[in-house]
Amino acid sequence: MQLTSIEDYVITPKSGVVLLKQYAIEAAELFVDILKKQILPQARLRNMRTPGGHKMAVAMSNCGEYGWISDAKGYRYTINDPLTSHPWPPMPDSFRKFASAVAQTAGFGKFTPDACLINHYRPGVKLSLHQDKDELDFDKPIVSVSFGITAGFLFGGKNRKDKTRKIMLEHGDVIVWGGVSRLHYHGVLPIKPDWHLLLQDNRINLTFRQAR
Ligand code: MD3
Ligand code: FE
Repeated sequence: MQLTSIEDYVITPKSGVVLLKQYAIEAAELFVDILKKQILPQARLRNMRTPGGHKMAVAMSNCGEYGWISDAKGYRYTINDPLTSHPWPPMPDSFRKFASAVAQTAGFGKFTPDACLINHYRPGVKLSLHQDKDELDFDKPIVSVSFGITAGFLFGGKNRKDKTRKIMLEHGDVIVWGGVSRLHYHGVLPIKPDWHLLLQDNRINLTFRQAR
């Protein structure tokens, strides 16, 4: 079947969540190649420390004008990678254009990401329930792109204790989070052992944000 219009993809428009299954399948090889060759050698994946002193199980890095970090001083966006004291690697035009076009397609209007958080998961790794609230303008959506092995993703409500729903995020899946869902709690269940042709036993999630 040929999927040609946004109606073929939108799953839950009322919530502000737009799921575009397999939308990044064709871009995957290029994106992964750029990550491996241009970005991660400049700003390596690392397990950041939470303000509470725990090491995060997800390994992270960034590209773009701003990068999200966590350390003893808290969560925030920085211009420089604390590991190198150099600016984060620039966001490739192909990344920026893709994310901006996706947000437009999903009905969110002008979206110019200035930050791309790179999350790396191995089997067993999880990301606890949290909100993304370190950005300036919550009217701007977040565009998430998943590659590699599948994750069970939980999304809840405005309060941590609200009921959560589970969706599977597979290779090439894109989700846009905006509208009322933008400040909702979400997290990733422990990744099940699996194998993917392009990424072996790895999962990579890119989140494009307008931090400032
Ligand atoms: C739901 N990453 O980096 S993006 C994150 O698979 C993060 O690594 C997930 O949560 C991952 O912060 C998936 C999902 C995401 C991002 C922002 C949201 C979901 C959201 C904002 C509101 C509701
Ligand atoms: Fe998040």
